[in-house]
Amino acid sequence: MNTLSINAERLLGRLRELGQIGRDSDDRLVRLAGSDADKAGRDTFVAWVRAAGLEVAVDRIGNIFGIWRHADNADEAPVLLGSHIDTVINAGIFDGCYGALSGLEVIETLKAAGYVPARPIAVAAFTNEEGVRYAPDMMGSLVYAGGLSVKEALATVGTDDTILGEELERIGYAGSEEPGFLKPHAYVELHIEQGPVLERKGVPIGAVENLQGISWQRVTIDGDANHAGTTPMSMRRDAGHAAARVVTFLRDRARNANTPTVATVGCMGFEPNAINVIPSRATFTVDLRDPDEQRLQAEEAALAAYLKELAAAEEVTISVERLARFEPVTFDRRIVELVEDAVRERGLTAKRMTSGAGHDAQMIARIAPAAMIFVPSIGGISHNPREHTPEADLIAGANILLDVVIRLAAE
Ligand code: HGY
Ligand code: MN
Ligand code: MN
Repeated sequence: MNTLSINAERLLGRLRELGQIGRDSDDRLVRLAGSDADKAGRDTFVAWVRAAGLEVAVDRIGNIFGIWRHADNADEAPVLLGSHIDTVINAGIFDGCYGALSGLEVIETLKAAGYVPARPIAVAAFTNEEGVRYAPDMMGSLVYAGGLSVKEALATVGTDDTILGEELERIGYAGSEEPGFLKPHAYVELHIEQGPVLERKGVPIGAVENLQGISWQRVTIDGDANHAGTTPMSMRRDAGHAAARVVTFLRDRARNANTPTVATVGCMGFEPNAINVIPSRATFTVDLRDPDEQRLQAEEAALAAYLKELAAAEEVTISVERLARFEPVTFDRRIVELVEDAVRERGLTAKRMTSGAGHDAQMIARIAPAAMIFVPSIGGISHNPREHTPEADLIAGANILLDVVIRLAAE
């Protein structure tokens, strides 16, 4: 039974400090991948990693690693911890940062206790997990796991027409290590749930056994600009109206499906975007998710069929670009059971669950046994400044991570 515990004040203090870095003029937390704000967050994280006496490495896609090696374990495959420190727009302070900072905290706690692991322990902050500026999301860990070439990733054009590789150069995080340079013995990611399940069940820990499939698409609908006042309703090729019909179609279908399927249109833009001009173009994104691959494919097919029908009915042309597509992932059962053992030994309770959100763990699971630990999100709120997890839960989650790492690092 492990009697060690993490330094709660250090972890909570760093979460608060990192949560203040990258705020815009409206005090919104925005640390998009490759931005100056991302650089400021990265520099802070690297400073903490260096101060902890860890070796710092950055790979070619900008993934940051803090590595704790011992002379007598240096050649062993490391236990890898981590998450991401980039954020969405107007983010909470826990998404990603909690896992990266807890991974660092666990290593510092073990170092301070004079613990000598049988293998190196490392913590990663993966580049562009959110995918808000550059699609797809989980990009840094996807490249690390060999699912996307470095060349292709670095050439990604952002929503602001910047190039990811140029931005990483500009902010000083175009590293030299080849992605995949550390082959993990195991990977464990601690993360807030970002959903309502744990809070509703009154359970402090989620033992995450799988993660749902994700499909991101960008849809462009082209109609005809025309005068809002003179064009009879029967003579319009209104791209804006057609787009609205897609939004309603997706929501009604997912709401009425009685399955875990979720559908979201998060971004939408009209051209020329003028009050008295019928939109000639509507561009929007579609985020579809489902834990079952067959159902996710059926949802994609249903949308494609609807778009075909809509194009004919509204006399518009519709094109679709795929931005991301990840199949559902099942995590390593042994590590899930280690999480449950650690929870029992600390006298807590855990619930096995599916992750609704995408995470770096789903990518690292391609190259190593991987699993996740969740802590509750109050009101299930995330990707929102109201994102919150009680301190006791944050500390408990980090201590479970500590216990699991002690077991994995002793193997
Ligand atoms: O999209 C996601 O689920 C994650 O927040 N990148
Ligand atoms: Mn996250
Ligand atoms: Mn997120």
